Amino acid sequence: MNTIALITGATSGIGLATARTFARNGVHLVLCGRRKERLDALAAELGALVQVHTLSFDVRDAAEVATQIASLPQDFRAIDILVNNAGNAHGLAPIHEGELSDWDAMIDINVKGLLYVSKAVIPQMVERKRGHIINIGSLAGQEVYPNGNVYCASKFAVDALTKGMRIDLHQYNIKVTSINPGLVETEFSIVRFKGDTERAKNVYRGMTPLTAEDVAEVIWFAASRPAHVNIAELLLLPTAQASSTIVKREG
Ligand code: NDP
Ligand code: 8X3
Repeated sequence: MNTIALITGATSGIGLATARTFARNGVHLVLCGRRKERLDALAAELGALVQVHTLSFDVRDAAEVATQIASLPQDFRAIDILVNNAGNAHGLAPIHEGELSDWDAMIDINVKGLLYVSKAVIPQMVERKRGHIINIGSLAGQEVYPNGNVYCASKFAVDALTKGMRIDLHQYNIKVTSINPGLVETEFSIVRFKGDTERAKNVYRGMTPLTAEDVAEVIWFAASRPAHVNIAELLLLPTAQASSTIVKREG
């Protein structure tokens, strides 16, 4: 096989768009997420273009992450590109009103889950002295906004881990990139507001947010640079957004 990418959170939004973009560019895929029926449908769709293997697991379960990735067939074991994308916000509340279960979810998924997957994938990159880790951070990992507290902390942690990985891994010829988007309309806000689609829609009211495809194109740009070029970090905003709190809205 040629290039193989493992993408977490491939069942929706940025991860799904990245899977489609990579497949169009001939990258073979290991697609991960909890919703198995969506993984199966995506494998059927993209299997016409490239070889696809799916793994259904919750990134919070360290043992399951290790077992699933260790179960990869020989043909899919030499992962060249790891896209650590699985993640979400849970809730948007002042620090004294936040729910412990939301805090646990964000730290366990966005930070510890990213670490568990990385731990299962990186050693073979080190052994082969090649690889590219692309962590999906956020504008929320560059600046804190009102009520964003724990989500922002989780994305600041992703930023620190990206920098730490680059320091530890560049000597093994491994690239480490963070792609940090601002507002992207996906299932993100629906998850954050626990299924309240009206509240979720309001996040993008009167402005044009990024699409998952916009972000996927940038991820592909980073993944397709020549061997000596590493896009270390990239902030990607909708034109209508200047910062987490400064957004131009019409109407
Ligand atoms: P979506 O909600 O559309 O997608 C999230 C993906 O993560 C899904 O595929 C979901 O799969 C997966 N996921 C969530 N929890 C788990 C879990 N416990 N175990 C395994 N997989 C999980 O959101 P986005 O595409 O917007 O989010 C993708 C990444 O982009 C996240 O890291 C997010 O923080 C980041 N981001 C998003 C922005 C936005 O405005 N949308 C802006 C900046 C960054 P499943 O439910 O099937 O497990
Ligand atoms: C997602 C972007 O601004 O909704 O990371 O936190 S934001």
